[in-house]
Amino acid sequence: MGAETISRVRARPVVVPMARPLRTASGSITAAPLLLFDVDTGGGVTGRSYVFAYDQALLPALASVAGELAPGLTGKPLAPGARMREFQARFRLPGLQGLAGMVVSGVEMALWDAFGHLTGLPVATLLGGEPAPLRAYDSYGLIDPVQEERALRGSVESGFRAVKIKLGHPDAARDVEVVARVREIIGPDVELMVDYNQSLTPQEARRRLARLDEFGLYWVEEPVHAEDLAGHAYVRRTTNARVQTGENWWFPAGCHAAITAGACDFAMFDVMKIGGFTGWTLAAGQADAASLPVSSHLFVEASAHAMTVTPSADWLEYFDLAGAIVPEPYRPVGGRITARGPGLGIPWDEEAVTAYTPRF
Ligand code: SMN
Ligand code: MG
Repeated sequence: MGAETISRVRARPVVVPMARPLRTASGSITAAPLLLFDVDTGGGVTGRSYVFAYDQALLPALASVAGELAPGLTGKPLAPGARMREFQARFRLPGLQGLAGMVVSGVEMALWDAFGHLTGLPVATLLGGEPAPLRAYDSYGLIDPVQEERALRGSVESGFRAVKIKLGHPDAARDVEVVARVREIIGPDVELMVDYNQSLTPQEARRRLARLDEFGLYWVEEPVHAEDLAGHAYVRRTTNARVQTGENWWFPAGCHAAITAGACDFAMFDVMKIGGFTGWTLAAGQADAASLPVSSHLFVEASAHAMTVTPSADWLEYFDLAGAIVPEPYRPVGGRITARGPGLGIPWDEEAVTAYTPRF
């Protein structure tokens, strides 16, 4: 069996604690349900990646889809792009939005990680980029700025030049109050992004964003339902806000639809939903052609590699999802994150994986 031949694909569910529980206007996540991929190769190395299920109820089905696809990969070359194109052809009829897309992207990322271990190189280098410190923003949830003041000041003191908070409180006045206090805490020279997590109607977004004009927001993220591209375009047209969206785009087609609808001023790629590195690089070309700065969503490790080959790279989101099961999690230095190899640079802490394996 050749060194770059797939010999086995495994998928293991874990539910891991998060350093910072995530409250959004559309629901809260207190522990991260992840599916871990291990791709063994003829060369004796293993490629690893993970995908994020959002809701623990999806983990069994996600693991089941991975288990169904795994046998068909044995004996094939790693060739991440070729395997992704095979998956796209296979799932043309049902579509890759949802569980299938999450799984095939997880496999694709693990194939790239395996290549990295075979060559001793970071995925960024294999993609044609160069690992370099990328500016990151510290990502918070729906917060009480009084309770989080120390953390916010710590973000700025540690070197972050941007902070994101989530909004969408039941009372619009509370949104304004929180933004005003956070702006006061971080000062005028640190960028402030806000994320509504799809919680407003276009009309309510127009009303609320008019009251936030004075705070110099860097972007307003997902003000309305992710799939309401016309609604996003309406918010762009009727407010002074710069609209960010994309974490819920499925594969490059999702990016294309939003660009065509004039939905946004920025693009956000979730490496699991956009289609792994294959989907990311294709979508990055679209975003560059449309002059959209690209920022990442979660998946700090894979995103740090992908952003090195993103022509209009903007901000990397720093939100630690998998740190509890990685011996040396990616950590910001001076508000910047640098991709490391070989591969994605995320071996598993097997003791932690065992400890966080759910009993279905
Ligand atoms: C977000 C949503 C759901 C889970 C994690 C993070 C958020 C973000 O939309 O942009 O960080
Ligand atoms: Mg978001």
